[in-house]
Amino acid sequence: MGFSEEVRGAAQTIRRAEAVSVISHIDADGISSEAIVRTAVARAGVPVSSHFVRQLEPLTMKAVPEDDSLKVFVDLGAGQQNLLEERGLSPDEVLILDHHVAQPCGIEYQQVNGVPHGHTRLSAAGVAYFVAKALDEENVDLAKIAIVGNVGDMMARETLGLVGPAAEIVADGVEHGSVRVVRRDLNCYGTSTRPVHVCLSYNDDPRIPGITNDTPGALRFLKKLLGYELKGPGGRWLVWEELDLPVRTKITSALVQQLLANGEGVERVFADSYLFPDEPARSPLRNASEYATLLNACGRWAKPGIGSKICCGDRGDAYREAEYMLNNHRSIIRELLQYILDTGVTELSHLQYLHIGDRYPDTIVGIGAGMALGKLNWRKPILIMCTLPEDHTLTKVSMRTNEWSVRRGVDLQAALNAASAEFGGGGGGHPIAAGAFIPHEAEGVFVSRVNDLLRDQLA
Ligand SMILES: [Mn+2]
Repeated sequence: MGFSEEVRGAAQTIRRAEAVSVISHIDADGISSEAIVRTAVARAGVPVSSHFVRQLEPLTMKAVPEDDSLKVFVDLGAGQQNLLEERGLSPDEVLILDHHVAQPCGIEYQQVNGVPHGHTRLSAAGVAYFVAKALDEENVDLAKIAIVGNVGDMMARETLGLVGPAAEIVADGVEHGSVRVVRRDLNCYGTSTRPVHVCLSYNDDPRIPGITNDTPGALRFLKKLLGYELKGPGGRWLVWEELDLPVRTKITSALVQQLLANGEGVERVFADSYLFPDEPARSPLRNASEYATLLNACGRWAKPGIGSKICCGDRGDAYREAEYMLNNHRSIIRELLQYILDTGVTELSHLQYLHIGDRYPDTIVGIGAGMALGKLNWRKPILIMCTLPEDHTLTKVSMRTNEWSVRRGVDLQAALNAASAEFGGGGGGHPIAAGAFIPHEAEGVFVSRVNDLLRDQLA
């Protein structure tokens, strides 16, 4: 069966259902997938309720309601079909919309997944969007949310823009008028909300000496280049999106010159960006990557439902609460970053590591690690361990590196997967960012094992 047949089959199953329960994941892709499915199902006139889980495992299976509804698992489920079977779910009460590699089990559950069809850069929100569109062509207004999920799940990162079926979603959004694409825009996070010099200095892909991790340096660079400061009316700093095209071109050309002078590649200076003209200027909802961060902040602080409401258009109470969470999220991450820098890391030959105990929630440790990397020895991947407050026998491991290392062969997901499997744990993620759970007592041996694996990757 082809991908579009799977999509049509899923739409039929939903149409026939008397009620739908959506079970989804708490990250940006999971939240946007849930919002897409919930909206499309409700529009089809089928009663729908939603349930979010941190991950689908035996303990969280209780979030799956015991009733006659159709259970639609989104952004999870493909790899946990054995759990669905153990729970006694029959094939006619399950639909899986996912983009993770499927683990077959005794029962063959209905599933829509791009991966077996070679669509490896289509996240769950993308899959959900195609099902929504098959339910009703009018659902093209959900393309915007699907783009947020895809970008949030790093589907555009390596390719510097969305490709394949995800690019079709972009085309739908553009045609609908709720999405604007800027081709070969500045490949930088924060182009809608951060002062330009801050935006440039926070970016380490590509790394530019004198600008990356050097906000005053970035400011000097811009002032020297332009002869003036990028300030608007009332003296407030302008954001990238507000600059005229000639100014933007002047800046990117200068960045390209700097990289060439250092013998570095220049292709990662540019990437397609996805803007939402119907959202207020200078708000984090204005572009896909900042929107995704807002959703992630909601999920990481255990309020995925707030993120979902925002996806469905709430710009009142839910939006205010999300903005508060985003600010709180950032201030705690800054605190964590300072803690990592103050405490210091231990360097091995191929990584640097630190154990932070249970001082910070495990959901933000990876982000803190990523930020600390830029201020430490950025050539060595960073590994941070933390204790889970709910289970002290388990240690969560988060690793981060940068494009520079990935280009040289580093694959954190492969290393963490292999090493954690040796200790009966499990891992997942991407070459640039990955995580794993391991038994507490294995910590010391585990770290040196990961170090060995990274050495082998670079050999
Ligand atoms: Mn996902």
